[in-house]
Amino acid sequence: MSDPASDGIPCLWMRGGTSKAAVFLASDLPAEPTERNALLLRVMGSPDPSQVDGIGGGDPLASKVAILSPSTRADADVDYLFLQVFVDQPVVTDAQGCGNILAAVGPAAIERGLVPAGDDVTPVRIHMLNTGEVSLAQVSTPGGRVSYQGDARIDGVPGRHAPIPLLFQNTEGSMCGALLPTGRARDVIDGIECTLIDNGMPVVILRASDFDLTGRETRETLDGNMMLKARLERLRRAVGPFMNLGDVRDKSVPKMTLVSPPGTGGTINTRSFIPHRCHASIGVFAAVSVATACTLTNSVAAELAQLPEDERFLVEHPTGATEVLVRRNSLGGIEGIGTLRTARKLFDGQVYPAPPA
Ligand code: NQM
Repeated sequence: MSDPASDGIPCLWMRGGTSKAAVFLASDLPAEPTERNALLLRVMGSPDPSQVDGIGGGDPLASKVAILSPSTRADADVDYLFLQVFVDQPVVTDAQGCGNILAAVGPAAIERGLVPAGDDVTPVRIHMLNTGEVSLAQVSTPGGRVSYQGDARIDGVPGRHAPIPLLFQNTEGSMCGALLPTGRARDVIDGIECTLIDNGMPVVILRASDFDLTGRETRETLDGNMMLKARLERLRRAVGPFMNLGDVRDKSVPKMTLVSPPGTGGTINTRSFIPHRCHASIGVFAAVSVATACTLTNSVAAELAQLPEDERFLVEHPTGATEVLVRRNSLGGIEGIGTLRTARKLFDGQVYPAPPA
Protein backbone atom coordinates (compact mmCIF):
# COMPACT_ATOMS: atom_id res chain seq x y z
CA MET A 1 0.00 0.00 0.00
CA SER A 2 1.39 3.41 -0.87
CA ASP A 3 2.08 5.91 1.89
CA PRO A 4 1.52 9.54 0.78
CA ALA A 5 3.98 10.86 3.41
CA SER A 6 6.82 8.87 1.81
CA ASP A 7 5.64 8.33 -1.78
CA GLY A 8 4.05 11.74 -2.40
CA ILE A 9 0.87 12.65 -4.30
CA PRO A 10 0.91 14.13 -7.82
CA CYS A 11 0.03 17.81 -7.45
CA LEU A 12 -0.03 20.91 -9.64
CA TRP A 13 0.46 24.19 -7.79
CA MET A 14 -1.39 26.84 -9.78
CA ARG A 15 -2.24 30.51 -9.60
CA GLY A 16 -5.83 31.13 -10.65
CA GLY A 17 -6.69 34.82 -10.86
CA THR A 18 -5.53 36.38 -7.59
CA SER A 19 -5.42 33.09 -5.63
CA LYS A 20 -3.30 29.94 -5.50
CA ALA A 21 -4.37 26.30 -5.19
CA ALA A 22 -3.05 22.77 -5.06
CA VAL A 23 -4.71 20.96 -7.98
CA PHE A 24 -5.22 17.19 -7.79
CA LEU A 25 -6.86 14.49 -9.84
CA ALA A 26 -9.66 12.90 -7.79
CA SER A 27 -8.14 9.50 -8.61
CA ASP A 28 -4.96 10.47 -6.69
CA LEU A 29 -6.83 11.24 -3.43
CA PRO A 30 -8.91 9.15 -1.02
CA ALA A 31 -12.54 9.05 -2.19
CA GLU A 32 -13.91 9.23 1.36
CA PRO A 33 -14.30 12.96 2.23
CA THR A 34 -13.24 12.75 5.90
CA GLU A 35 -10.07 10.84 5.04
CA ARG A 36 -9.39 13.14 2.07
CA ASN A 37 -9.87 16.31 4.15
CA ALA A 38 -7.56 15.05 6.91
CA LEU A 39 -4.90 14.42 4.26
CA LEU A 40 -5.40 17.88 2.71
CA LEU A 41 -4.97 19.58 6.10
CA ARG A 42 -1.56 17.88 6.33
CA VAL A 43 -0.72 18.80 2.72
CA MET A 44 -1.39 22.48 3.40
CA GLY A 45 0.09 22.50 6.92
CA SER A 46 -3.16 23.41 8.74
CA PRO A 47 -4.05 24.29 11.40
CA ASP A 48 -1.15 26.70 11.84
CA PRO A 49 -1.14 30.46 11.11
CA SER A 50 2.05 30.12 9.04
CA GLN A 51 1.29 26.66 7.53
CA VAL A 52 5.05 26.17 7.84
CA ASP A 53 4.91 22.36 7.64
CA GLY A 54 2.84 22.34 4.46
CA ILE A 55 2.52 24.09 1.10
CA GLY A 56 -0.22 26.55 2.12
CA GLY A 57 0.79 30.20 2.11
CA GLY A 58 -0.52 31.23 5.57
CA ASP A 59 -3.35 33.16 3.88
CA PRO A 60 -6.83 31.91 2.87
CA LEU A 61 -6.06 33.05 -0.70
CA ALA A 62 -3.16 30.55 -0.86
CA SER A 63 -4.79 27.71 1.06
CA LYS A 64 -7.09 26.37 -1.63
CA VAL A 65 -7.55 23.02 -3.33
CA ALA A 66 -9.10 22.04 -6.67
CA ILE A 67 -9.95 18.41 -7.37
CA LEU A 68 -10.52 17.48 -11.00
CA SER A 69 -12.17 14.43 -12.55
CA PRO A 70 -13.72 13.46 -15.89
CA SER A 71 -17.13 15.10 -16.11
CA THR A 72 -20.24 13.27 -14.98
CA ARG A 73 -22.36 15.56 -17.21
CA ALA A 74 -22.83 15.44 -20.95
CA ASP A 75 -22.73 19.25 -21.15
CA ALA A 76 -19.33 19.56 -19.42
CA ASP A 77 -15.74 18.47 -20.05
CA VAL A 78 -14.41 18.34 -16.51
CA ASP A 79 -15.77 18.21 -12.94
CA TYR A 80 -14.20 20.67 -10.48
CA LEU A 81 -14.58 20.42 -6.73
CA PHE A 82 -13.25 23.41 -4.80
CA LEU A 83 -12.15 23.05 -1.18
CA GLN A 84 -11.16 25.89 1.13
CA VAL A 85 -8.60 24.68 3.67
CA PHE A 86 -8.78 26.95 6.72
CA VAL A 87 -5.36 28.23 7.73
CA ASP A 88 -5.60 28.19 11.52
CA GLN A 89 -8.50 25.80 12.12
CA PRO A 90 -8.73 22.09 11.24
CA VAL A 91 -11.53 22.79 8.75
CA VAL A 92 -11.86 21.92 5.06
CA THR A 93 -15.08 23.13 3.49
CA ASP A 94 -16.83 22.62 0.17
CA ALA A 95 -19.51 25.14 1.14
CA GLN A 96 -18.37 27.63 -1.50
CA GLY A 97 -17.03 27.67 -5.03
CA CYS A 98 -14.12 29.80 -6.19
CA GLY A 99 -14.10 31.77 -9.41
CA ASN A 100 -10.42 32.70 -9.16
CA ILE A 101 -9.30 29.08 -8.95
CA LEU A 102 -11.85 28.30 -11.69
CA ALA A 103 -9.46 30.14 -14.03
CA ALA A 104 -6.78 27.52 -13.31
CA VAL A 105 -9.09 24.56 -13.95
CA GLY A 106 -9.16 24.75 -17.76
CA PRO A 107 -5.35 24.80 -18.15
CA ALA A 108 -4.90 22.14 -15.44
CA ALA A 109 -7.49 19.83 -17.05
CA ILE A 110 -5.60 20.07 -20.34
CA GLU A 111 -2.19 19.63 -18.63
CA ARG A 112 -3.48 16.47 -16.92
CA GLY A 113 -5.00 15.02 -20.12
CA LEU A 114 -8.65 15.27 -18.99
CA VAL A 115 -9.45 17.56 -21.92
CA PRO A 116 -7.72 17.41 -25.32
CA ALA A 117 -6.09 20.67 -26.44
CA GLY A 118 -7.51 22.20 -29.60
CA ASP A 119 -5.68 24.53 -31.92
CA ASP A 120 -5.15 28.10 -30.80
CA VAL A 121 -7.91 28.35 -28.15
CA THR A 122 -9.58 25.43 -26.34
CA PRO A 123 -13.04 25.95 -24.83
CA VAL A 124 -13.39 24.00 -21.56
CA ARG A 125 -16.83 23.50 -20.00
CA ILE A 126 -16.35 23.19 -16.26
CA HIS A 127 -18.95 21.57 -14.02
CA MET A 128 -18.55 23.29 -10.65
CA LEU A 129 -19.49 20.53 -8.21
CA ASN A 130 -19.88 22.93 -5.26
CA THR A 131 -22.78 24.76 -6.85
CA GLY A 132 -23.89 22.52 -9.73
CA GLU A 133 -23.44 25.05 -12.55
CA VAL A 134 -21.34 24.82 -15.69
CA SER A 135 -18.96 27.66 -16.67
CA LEU A 136 -17.09 28.12 -19.89
CA ALA A 137 -13.37 28.93 -19.91
CA GLN A 138 -11.32 29.72 -23.02
CA VAL A 139 -7.74 28.47 -22.70
CA SER A 140 -4.91 29.60 -24.92
CA THR A 141 -3.44 26.49 -26.62
CA PRO A 142 -1.32 27.55 -29.60
CA GLY A 143 0.11 24.49 -31.35
CA GLY A 144 -2.01 22.17 -29.15
CA ARG A 145 -0.23 23.07 -25.87
CA VAL A 146 -1.35 25.25 -22.97
CA SER A 147 0.34 28.62 -23.11
CA TYR A 148 0.41 30.92 -20.11
CA GLN A 149 2.03 33.76 -22.04
CA GLY A 150 0.01 36.69 -23.28
CA ASP A 151 -0.95 40.32 -22.90
CA ALA A 152 -3.79 40.17 -20.41
CA ARG A 153 -3.42 42.02 -17.12
CA ILE A 154 -5.58 41.73 -14.03
CA ASP A 155 -5.34 43.92 -10.94
CA GLY A 156 -3.67 42.18 -8.01
CA VAL A 157 -1.28 40.13 -10.21
CA PRO A 158 2.02 41.50 -11.55
CA GLY A 159 2.82 41.20 -15.24
CA ARG A 160 0.87 40.09 -18.29
CA HIS A 161 -0.34 36.59 -19.08
CA ALA A 162 -2.56 34.61 -21.44
CA PRO A 163 -6.18 35.72 -21.13
CA ILE A 164 -8.71 33.24 -19.72
CA PRO A 165 -12.19 34.60 -20.37
CA LEU A 166 -14.83 33.00 -18.14
CA LEU A 167 -18.57 32.89 -18.85
CA PHE A 168 -21.11 32.05 -16.17
CA GLN A 169 -24.70 30.91 -16.45
CA ASN A 170 -27.49 30.18 -13.95
CA THR A 171 -25.37 31.18 -10.97
CA GLU A 172 -28.31 32.89 -9.20
CA GLY A 173 -28.98 31.24 -5.86
CA SER A 174 -25.98 28.91 -6.22
CA MET A 175 -25.91 28.03 -2.51
CA CYS A 176 -28.84 29.98 -1.05
CA GLY A 177 -31.54 28.68 -3.43
CA ALA A 178 -32.44 32.17 -4.71
CA LEU A 179 -30.65 35.31 -5.84
CA LEU A 180 -32.25 37.13 -2.89
CA PRO A 181 -32.75 34.41 -0.28
CA THR A 182 -35.05 36.57 1.87
CA GLY A 183 -37.00 37.74 -1.18
CA ARG A 184 -35.95 41.33 -0.42
CA ALA A 185 -33.18 43.53 -1.79
CA ARG A 186 -32.70 45.11 1.63
CA ASP A 187 -32.92 43.63 5.12
CA VAL A 188 -32.11 44.94 8.57
CA ILE A 189 -30.04 42.63 10.77
CA ASP A 190 -29.02 43.72 14.24
CA GLY A 191 -29.91 47.31 13.33
CA ILE A 192 -27.73 47.36 10.17
CA GLU A 193 -29.15 47.60 6.65
CA CYS A 194 -27.77 44.96 4.30
CA THR A 195 -28.38 43.12 1.05
CA LEU A 196 -28.24 39.34 1.24
CA ILE A 197 -27.45 38.05 -2.23
CA ASP A 198 -26.08 34.98 -4.02
CA ASN A 199 -25.09 35.16 -7.67
CA GLY A 200 -22.43 32.43 -7.51
CA MET A 201 -21.36 33.34 -3.96
CA PRO A 202 -23.38 34.12 -0.84
CA VAL A 203 -22.51 37.71 0.04
CA VAL A 204 -23.74 40.14 2.70
CA ILE A 205 -23.42 43.68 1.37
CA LEU A 206 -23.09 46.37 4.02
CA ARG A 207 -22.35 50.10 3.90
CA ALA A 208 -18.80 50.83 5.08
CA SER A 209 -20.12 54.10 6.56
CA ASP A 210 -22.40 52.14 8.93
CA PHE A 211 -19.18 50.90 10.57
CA ASP A 212 -17.63 54.40 10.67
CA LEU A 213 -15.30 53.49 7.82
CA THR A 214 -14.62 55.24 4.54
CA GLY A 215 -14.33 51.89 2.74
CA ARG A 216 -10.90 52.89 1.43
CA GLU A 217 -8.91 51.50 4.39
CA THR A 218 -6.09 49.09 3.58
CA ARG A 219 -6.43 45.34 3.99
CA GLU A 220 -3.92 45.48 6.88
CA THR A 221 -5.81 48.23 8.72
CA LEU A 222 -9.09 46.34 8.45
CA ASP A 223 -7.48 43.03 9.42
CA GLY A 224 -6.08 44.72 12.52
CA ASN A 225 -9.52 46.06 13.55
CA MET A 226 -10.58 43.31 15.95
CA MET A 227 -13.79 45.10 17.03
CA LEU A 228 -14.90 45.35 13.41
CA LYS A 229 -14.08 41.72 12.71
CA ALA A 230 -15.94 40.53 15.81
CA ARG A 231 -18.99 42.59 14.81
CA LEU A 232 -18.93 41.26 11.25
CA GLU A 233 -18.63 37.70 12.54
CA ARG A 234 -21.66 38.20 14.85
CA LEU A 235 -23.68 39.52 11.92
CA ARG A 236 -22.47 36.69 9.66
CA ARG A 237 -23.60 34.03 12.10
CA ALA A 238 -26.94 35.79 12.51
CA VAL A 239 -27.66 35.95 8.76
CA GLY A 240 -26.62 32.33 7.99
CA PRO A 241 -30.12 30.88 8.59
CA PHE A 242 -31.81 33.77 6.68
CA MET A 243 -29.61 32.91 3.68
CA ASN A 244 -30.56 29.20 3.93
CA LEU A 245 -26.97 28.40 4.91
CA GLY A 246 -27.81 27.22 8.44
CA ASP A 247 -25.08 27.40 11.06
CA VAL A 248 -22.14 29.10 9.32
CA ARG A 249 -19.67 28.92 12.22
CA ASP A 250 -17.41 26.44 10.33
CA LYS A 251 -18.26 27.69 6.83
CA SER A 252 -16.39 30.20 4.70
CA VAL A 253 -19.67 31.73 3.54
CA PRO A 254 -21.32 34.16 3.47
CA LYS A 255 -18.63 36.71 2.59
CA MET A 256 -19.07 40.06 4.34
CA THR A 257 -18.55 42.89 1.88
CA LEU A 258 -18.38 46.55 2.83
CA VAL A 259 -19.35 48.91 0.01
CA SER A 260 -18.78 52.61 -0.57
CA PRO A 261 -18.98 54.97 -3.57
CA PRO A 262 -16.40 54.30 -6.31
CA GLY A 263 -13.19 56.30 -5.96
CA THR A 264 -11.29 55.57 -9.17
CA GLY A 265 -13.95 55.79 -11.87
CA GLY A 266 -15.39 52.32 -11.25
CA THR A 267 -18.91 51.15 -10.41
CA ILE A 268 -18.61 50.57 -6.67
CA ASN A 269 -15.85 50.23 -4.10
CA THR A 270 -15.49 47.13 -1.89
CA ARG A 271 -13.65 45.60 1.04
CA SER A 272 -14.55 41.92 1.25
CA PHE A 273 -14.08 39.67 4.29
CA ILE A 274 -13.70 36.01 3.25
CA PRO A 275 -14.96 35.76 5.96
CA HIS A 276 -12.35 36.23 8.72
CA ARG A 277 -9.68 38.12 6.77
CA CYS A 278 -9.99 41.01 4.39
CA HIS A 279 -9.44 39.92 0.76
CA ALA A 280 -6.42 41.45 -1.02
CA SER A 281 -8.82 42.08 -3.93
CA ILE A 282 -12.26 40.39 -4.13
CA GLY A 283 -13.41 36.91 -5.12
CA VAL A 284 -14.73 36.50 -8.65
CA PHE A 285 -18.21 35.31 -7.71
CA ALA A 286 -18.26 37.78 -4.85
CA ALA A 287 -17.60 40.54 -7.44
CA VAL A 288 -20.34 39.07 -9.67
CA SER A 289 -22.77 39.12 -6.72
CA VAL A 290 -21.86 42.73 -5.84
CA ALA A 291 -22.18 43.83 -9.51
CA THR A 292 -25.58 42.13 -9.65
CA ALA A 293 -26.69 43.92 -6.47
CA CYS A 294 -25.75 47.24 -8.10
CA THR A 295 -28.49 46.60 -10.70
CA LEU A 296 -31.23 45.88 -8.11
CA THR A 297 -33.45 48.78 -7.09
CA ASN A 298 -33.41 49.33 -3.34
CA SER A 299 -30.28 47.26 -2.68
CA VAL A 300 -27.63 48.75 -0.38
CA ALA A 301 -25.18 48.61 -3.32
CA ALA A 302 -27.46 50.35 -5.85
CA GLU A 303 -27.69 53.57 -3.85
CA LEU A 304 -23.87 53.94 -3.88
CA ALA A 305 -23.12 52.62 -7.40
CA GLN A 306 -22.28 54.60 -10.52
CA LEU A 307 -23.70 52.26 -13.17
CA PRO A 308 -21.67 52.09 -16.41
CA GLU A 309 -23.25 52.89 -19.76
CA ASP A 310 -21.81 49.70 -21.26
CA GLU A 311 -21.50 46.15 -19.90
CA ARG A 312 -18.26 46.74 -17.94
CA PHE A 313 -18.89 46.88 -14.21
CA LEU A 314 -15.68 47.73 -12.36
CA VAL A 315 -15.78 46.44 -8.80
CA GLU A 316 -13.06 48.39 -6.99
CA HIS A 317 -11.04 46.62 -4.28
CA PRO A 318 -7.82 47.18 -2.27
CA THR A 319 -5.49 46.44 -5.20
CA GLY A 320 -7.43 47.88 -8.16
CA ALA A 321 -10.68 46.67 -9.71
CA THR A 322 -12.25 43.46 -10.99
CA GLU A 323 -14.09 43.83 -14.27
CA VAL A 324 -17.39 41.97 -14.43
CA LEU A 325 -19.21 41.94 -17.76
CA VAL A 326 -22.94 42.13 -17.17
CA ARG A 327 -25.22 41.78 -20.20
CA ARG A 328 -28.68 43.12 -19.46
CA ASN A 329 -31.95 42.83 -21.40
CA SER A 330 -34.26 45.73 -22.22
CA LEU A 331 -36.04 45.30 -18.87
CA GLY A 332 -32.75 45.61 -16.97
CA GLY A 333 -32.66 41.87 -16.13
CA ILE A 334 -29.34 40.04 -16.37
CA GLU A 335 -28.85 37.84 -19.45
CA GLY A 336 -25.22 36.81 -19.09
CA ILE A 337 -22.18 37.41 -16.88
CA GLY A 338 -18.48 37.00 -17.54
CA THR A 339 -15.05 38.11 -16.49
CA LEU A 340 -11.45 37.95 -17.59
CA ARG A 341 -8.81 36.16 -15.52
CA THR A 342 -5.33 34.80 -16.04
CA ALA A 343 -3.70 31.71 -14.51
CA ARG A 344 -0.28 30.13 -14.36
CA LYS A 345 1.26 26.75 -13.66
CA LEU A 346 3.72 27.42 -10.82
CA PHE A 347 4.93 23.93 -10.00
CA ASP A 348 4.24 20.36 -11.06
CA GLY A 349 5.43 17.49 -8.88
CA GLN A 350 4.70 15.37 -5.84
CA VAL A 351 3.52 16.81 -2.56
CA TYR A 352 4.52 15.08 0.70
CA PRO A 353 1.97 15.58 3.48
CA ALA A 354 3.10 15.40 7.10
CA PRO A 355 2.37 11.97 8.57
CA PRO A 356 -0.78 11.77 10.73
CA ALA A 357 -0.17 13.15 14.25
O1 NQM B 1 -15.66 34.63 -5.00
C1 NQM B 1 -11.86 34.02 -2.13
C2 NQM B 1 -10.77 34.04 -4.25
C3 NQM B 1 -11.98 33.77 -3.43
C4 NQM B 1 -13.18 33.21 -4.00
C5 NQM B 1 -12.92 33.81 -1.18
C6 NQM B 1 -13.53 33.60 -5.38
C7 NQM B 1 -14.96 33.86 -5.71
O2 NQM B 1 -10.46 35.17 -4.49
O3 NQM B 1 -15.40 33.35 -6.72
O4 NQM B 1 -12.72 33.71 -6.26
O5 NQM B 1 -13.97 34.43 -1.37
O6 NQM B 1 -12.73 33.06 -0.25
O7 NQM B 1 -10.09 33.09 -4.61
